[in-house]
Order: sequence, then C-alpha cells, then structure tokens
Amino acid sequence: MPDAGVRVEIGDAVATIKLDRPDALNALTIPMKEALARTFEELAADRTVRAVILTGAGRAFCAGQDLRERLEPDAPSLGDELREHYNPIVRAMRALPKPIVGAINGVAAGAGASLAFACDLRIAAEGASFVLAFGRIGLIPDSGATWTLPRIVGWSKASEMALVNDPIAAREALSLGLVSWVVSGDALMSEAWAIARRLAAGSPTANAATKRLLEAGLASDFETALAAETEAQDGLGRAADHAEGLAAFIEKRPPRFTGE
Ligand code: T3D
Repeated sequence: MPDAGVRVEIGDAVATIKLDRPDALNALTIPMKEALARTFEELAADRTVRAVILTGAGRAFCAGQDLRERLEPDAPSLGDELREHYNPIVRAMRALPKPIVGAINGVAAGAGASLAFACDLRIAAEGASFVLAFGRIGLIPDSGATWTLPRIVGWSKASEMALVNDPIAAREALSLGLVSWVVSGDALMSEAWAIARRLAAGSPTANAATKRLLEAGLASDFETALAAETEAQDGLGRAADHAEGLAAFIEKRPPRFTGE
C-alpha cells in the first residue's frame, strides 16, 4: 500500500485511509494524489475490505492542493493536474463499490472539501469546517465539487459556499445535511469506525448496488430509475445474501452476509 503522505490500515473489513502531512494541513502533493488514486483502485479489488474511512492526520482533514507545489517552475498546467491527478481520485471514489465514510477531523478546504463531498457519508468533529477556498485564489471549485456539492446541499447554498467562500462549521454542516453526525474530536474515529463496521456488516452486493443506483438516480428520469431498481433487485433477490437476510430475520439472529 502507498505511503507518500497517505497511510492505509485494514482491519475487521474496514480500510482507514489517513492523509498524513499534518505540518501542511495534509495539503495534497503529486505523490499523495497518485498514492490516493492507487489506494482506492486497490481497495476496489480487495475482497477483504467492505467499507472505507477517509480522514486526516493532525488538526486538518485536508487543505486541498499544496499551493507551494504550484509555484514550482515545472508545475503542470491546472488542466493536466485535474486530468492526471484529481479526477482519477474522485472518479475512483465514486466508482468504488463500497461505502466511504469521511471522518472530517478538521478543516476541509479546496480540493480537500471536494474529497469530503465525494465520500458517501460524512461524520465531523466539533471543530471541523468546510471552506471551498478556490475563489480566493481565482479558481473554480473542482475535483467534482460543482457536481457533488449542489446535490448534497442544494444550488443556493452551494452557490454561497462557492462564491462567498466563508467556512461552514460542523454544526451548520449538520443542519445542511452536509454531514450526518457531529461528535467530539476525541470520539471521531471510534464513531466513524462504528459506522464503517455497520456498513461492513451489510451485504457487499446490496451496498454496491445502493451506492451505484442512488448516484444514477440523480441523473435519470423516474421510469429509468424504476427500471434500474427492478433489474438490480431481481439479481439481489436471487443471491445468497438475500436468503441469508431472510433466514436471519426468521431465526432472530444477525445476518452473516458474504457478498454471494
Ligand atoms: O492543481 C491545482 O492547483 C488545481 C487544483 C486545485 C485544487 C485546490 O485545492 S485549490 C485550493 C487550495 N487550498 C487553499 O487555497 C487553502 C489554503 N489554506 C488556507 O486557506 C488555510 O490554511 C486554512 C483555511 C486551510 C487553514 O487556516 P489556518 O489558519 O488554520 O492554518 P494556516 O496557518 O493557514 O496553515 C498552517 C500551515 O499549513 C501553514 O504552514 P506554515 O506557515 O506553518 O509553514 C500553511 O502555509 C500550510 N498550508 C495550509 N494550506 C496549505 C498549506 N501549505 C500548502 N498548501 C496549502 N493548501
């Protein structure tokens, strides 16, 4: 597993990815971005992993692009940077057939906020915040944020966040539905772990289909969504996990899903 400012630990079917450059608030360098994209691709193929946590080391979740790196004479163009580094990360996150819990431990700025928005669920520490920040340096929200953020908080709030660029504190993020839970900083990782464990105990095939169909539903009409649900449910209804779920209900015991 990669270690260029990205640490990965796997246990109990949960992979925890930690952005690990705390002195620079986990700002993203090219090696980190490459490591992160590779990590999500590897986790997609790892059948022992059923849920993922993404978090940051130290007092920040992620301050986005490392702005010092941008000043280097051989820095790639922003278009190349997005095509080669950022887009592959968020694409891999959305394509990952396993739920991702963002454990937002501190500030999530710029592309760091975009990474948080690309997670399926978010839990925040009391002191965490979200700030798009792109506009402050003459850029637009990228790494998928123009797509994800309005879908999470609505067009009006997304416009405010993108144009005004004020930070959104954890409690406001909760009221906006941008995060699902706010807990103390001390409890963040244990609570994120508990959520990820619940997800990991679910049926991997049902979780994967749920993630895929929720996203597809946003871009489709009602009839298309009904057809996609019907096709997926038909397959899941024939799978061993559904039989196990029914048996567990009748026998009053927790199900043991295998993904079969
Ligand atoms: O490739 C491309 O450019 C295209 C893609 C762009 C995607 C983007 O992410 S663009 C947006 C980039 N990010 C930002 O503009 C955020 C910049 N950072 C901040 O606005 C603030 O640092 C925060 C609001 C995140 C936190 O503020 P605060 O006061 O808590 O901390 P601080 O003192 O500003 O930062 C602490 C240290 O982290 C400091 O280093 P020092 O002085 O102690 O040596 C600071 O320079 C460093 N740091 C913070 N953010 C970045 C960073 N270093 C490099 N790049 C950063 N983004």
